[in-house]
Amino acid sequence: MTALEELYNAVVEGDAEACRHGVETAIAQGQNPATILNQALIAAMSEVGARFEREEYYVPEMLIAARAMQTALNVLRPLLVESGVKTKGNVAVGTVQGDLHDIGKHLVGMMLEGAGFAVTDLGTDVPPARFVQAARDGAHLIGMSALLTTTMTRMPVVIQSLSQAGLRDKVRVIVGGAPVNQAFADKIGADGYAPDASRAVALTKALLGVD
Ligand code: B1M
Repeated sequence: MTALEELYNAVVEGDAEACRHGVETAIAQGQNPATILNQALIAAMSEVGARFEREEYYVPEMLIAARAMQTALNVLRPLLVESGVKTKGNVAVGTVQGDLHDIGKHLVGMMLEGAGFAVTDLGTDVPPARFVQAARDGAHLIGMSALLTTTMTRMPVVIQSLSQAGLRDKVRVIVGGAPVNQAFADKIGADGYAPDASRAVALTKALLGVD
């Protein structure tokens, strides 16, 4: 088995230690950082997403795989920056104001990073102005998460704030979280809704027109 295949399997199996070892071995063997990223890490996270959609994996497996992938990515990131590998786009994710739930949002962020996007995690309890600032700072897509029926009401406020700042046409907006659905996304003028992290990746790719 090649180092890339070992790394791919380590991500799919969620083995963080094997991921660290696999990425270090691949680097030591002179593999190109972009090849490691695309053929091992992104390919493996795509398989994890597919298994989740086929209900072979559930949230815990997806979370463990995403964390393992992040271990490898932390080793690889400086080399990627050095070699000037282009990301698929800039995405800012955050949980809306008043809401402290971050597990789902974190998973969405990690899956997006695993799919090759540059992700800024704005954290939890994010006021509208911080989302607006992220758009000003160059985010191509903003992803908002809400887990409470009381805080999903902050989502349209963020969209209005983007409009008031003259940025709504420059940034795509997606929403998700347990109380959110497609009808709500349509009503508030979001560009899309995803029920889970895997479909958030597919939606982001579709909205930004990347593979
Ligand atoms: Co809270 N909580 N909680 N909680 N909590 C819920 C959400 C609740 C449904 C529990 C219940 O009553 N059955 C309920 C909400 C009721 C409602 O509004 N209708 C609730 C409540 C009431 C509260 C408090 C108000 C309780 C209190 O203090 N009285 C309080 C609020 C605090 C606050 O936010 N201001 C509170 C606090 C907490 C904890 C801090 C204890 C903890 C959060 C810890 C943390 O996140 N660091 C917590 C937890 C863990 C939960 C439950 C049990 C689990 C949430 C979770 O992490 N799920 C939850 C009940 C439940 O969901 N079973 C509950 C796993 C996660 C992977 O799923 O976040 O849905 P989820 O994310 C999914 C999708 O939704 C989607 O993809 C993810 C992965 O597939 N998704 C997106 C999420 N964001 C997305 C964004 C996208 C796309 C997809 O695009 C950008």
